[in-house]
Amino acid sequence: MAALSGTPLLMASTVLTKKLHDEDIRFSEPPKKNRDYEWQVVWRNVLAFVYLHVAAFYGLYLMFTGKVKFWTILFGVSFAIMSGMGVTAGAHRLWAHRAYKARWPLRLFLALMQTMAFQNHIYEWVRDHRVHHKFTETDADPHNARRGFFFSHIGWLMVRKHKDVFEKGATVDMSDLEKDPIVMFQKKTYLVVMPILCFIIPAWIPVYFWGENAWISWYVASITRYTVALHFTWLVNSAAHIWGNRPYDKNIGATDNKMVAICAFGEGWHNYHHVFPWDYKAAELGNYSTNLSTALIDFAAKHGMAYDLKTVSADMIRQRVNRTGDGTHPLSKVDLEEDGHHHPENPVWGWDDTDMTEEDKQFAEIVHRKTE
Ligand code: ST9
Ligand code: ZN
Ligand code: ZN
Repeated sequence: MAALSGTPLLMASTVLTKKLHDEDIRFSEPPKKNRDYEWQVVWRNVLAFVYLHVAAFYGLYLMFTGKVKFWTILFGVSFAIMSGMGVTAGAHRLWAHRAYKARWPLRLFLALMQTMAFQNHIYEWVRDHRVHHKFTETDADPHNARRGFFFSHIGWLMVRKHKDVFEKGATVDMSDLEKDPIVMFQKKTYLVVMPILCFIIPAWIPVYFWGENAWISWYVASITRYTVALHFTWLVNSAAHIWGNRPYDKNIGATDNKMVAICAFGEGWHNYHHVFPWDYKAAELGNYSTNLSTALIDFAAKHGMAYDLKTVSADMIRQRVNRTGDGTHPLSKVDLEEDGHHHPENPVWGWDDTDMTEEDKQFAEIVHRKTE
């Protein structure tokens, strides 16, 4: 397989694949097989995911046959929401995109909640995510959606990464995280603290406080809760790079998908988010009901824990909608008959990326403190 790479035939096929993508028929065809890459399956992860899914289905069976105490279900849902917020408001908007600043008690709280979610430690999560934004839908994107739904959803966690992820990923600046003692402490202690917070404590609480059966607690509050939360998160990488509208930039794969926004606490407005990754709301449309993470950040800002919330001016959004949107935005004036050929602009991973232009910074807005 490796010997084939670089042959004229393969190079031609790569150019053709790219051309097809550029001409905006990207997902109407099945994804092309990437022959310039050898699959190296990580069987440890495959087995772990098989166990998680079998056990999660058993947990769902227990729930739907009335064998689980009401409080255990309520606890599982609340735990999933809290850990999800550690990912969205914490790893994603605060640490990956620097979309706002947080005082240390909030950072500690978010880091704890992110540890409860077991989606890798913050440093690794952020590195993969910044690389995803800088090299979206190329081989350097860890969950490249051009390799199909399964790969971008879960498959990328079962194989070794493409060499471009390491090579291009090494160019992404991570020095801000290296300076955050909470992030570095979590990284150092992750292998011990994560299993306690993600699996042991949530299984123990229902047993200790309301006498749930220990196995039921394990399957429902730990495994099913974790597996469902993972799928809701992964939908952002898979579904929100395939199905939905592209109101802000029709030339990129990321879409606005309301169902995903609801499941992932506001992270499904993904076309907007890829165009304006520094906006702390990760969205323009929708409200708190489709963006619970924004509600948490606004609440924290009201109490002085979050500050310098970055957002985007209405004018900047309108200009972008009219220039590159697909015509589905409520304010859109795009003449769909006119075939303007645009290219995505130099992508940035968020605020303070050195590729961010002065114009971007000028039109972006900083909300210093929410008072009402
Ligand atoms: C999980 C993450 O699920 C999910 C992320 C989703 C993101 C969604 C974003 C959307 C917004 C958020 C929505 C939240 C909604 C929440 C709702 C909840 C209700 N750059 O990785 P390794 C280098 S995790 C630069 O081992 P392999 C680096 O030197 C699930 N360099 O590569 C590294 O060494 P070190 C649970 C990079 O061997 C070295 O390579 N976790 C980069 O190919 C080796 O790295 C799992 O399942 C980079 N990007 O292994 C674990 N990457 O780290 C899965 C790597 O020492 N992971 N390097 O610096 C693994 O087992 C492995 O990573 C692997 C690849 C097998 C996948
Ligand atoms: Zn992002
Ligand atoms: Zn994305």
